[in-house]
Amino acid sequence: MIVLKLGGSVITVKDKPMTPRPEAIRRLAGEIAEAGAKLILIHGGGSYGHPVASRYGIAGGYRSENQLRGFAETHQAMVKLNTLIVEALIEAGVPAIGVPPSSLIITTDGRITKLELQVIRGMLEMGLTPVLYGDAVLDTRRGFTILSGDQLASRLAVELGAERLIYGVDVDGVYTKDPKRGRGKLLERVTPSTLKELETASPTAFDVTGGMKGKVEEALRAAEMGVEVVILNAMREGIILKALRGEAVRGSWVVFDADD
Ligand code: IP8
Repeated sequence: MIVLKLGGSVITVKDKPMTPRPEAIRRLAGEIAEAGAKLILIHGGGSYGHPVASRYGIAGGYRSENQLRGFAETHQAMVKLNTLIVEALIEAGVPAIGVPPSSLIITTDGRITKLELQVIRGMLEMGLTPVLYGDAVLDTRRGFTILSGDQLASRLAVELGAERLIYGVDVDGVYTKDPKRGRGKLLERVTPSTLKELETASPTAFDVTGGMKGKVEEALRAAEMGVEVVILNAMREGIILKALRGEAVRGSWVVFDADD
């Protein structure tokens, strides 16, 4: 079984609120269909979830009643994006089914502490492809928060014993500097010590979760538990198909080396 996380920048135009990338979504759905792998798909929020979550301060937790509308709107924006992905997959021939993380998960200070897996396991056994996403979820300390698709993907990969976890982003992998701003070097191997070299800045002001550094932290958690993890450029045609088939691809391989 493989867990594939598609970043919000791949499937939406990150700086234009509620704007999808229909061609990218269609192409990726085609590659997923062609690969025919047993798969859980997770997608990010991009210009759907992040602007709303940021406007209402959902990640920081409950402070006032008007945030409840923000919680509802954030989830609803994600449901809309999820519908686009699920419809494209069904159209391509994948029996995809949208599964809302807010109904299965509770976090404590932003980390998953309760996760209902029976339904997802059953769907996989049946041959269905569950499609989850970063979502607004209940939190035992904060009241609510934003759960990143990155944390969810890593946790599901570990809990369900995935052989591979693929993070598809809009750059070739992990760079020493934000590749959209500076001249960083692509790291083909990422270890706990490389984490220290990474810039903490998120690629856009909208991003309410961790950006690339957060992604690497989540990726390392899965790598530590024995999952093969790669971060690659899902904008490159055919790369997701190759990665799902287990072929060699350009990207950053995330390895947990305890002596590192
Ligand atoms: O884009 C967060 O998921 P991410 C989704 O994977 C929301 O960090 C609701 C902002």
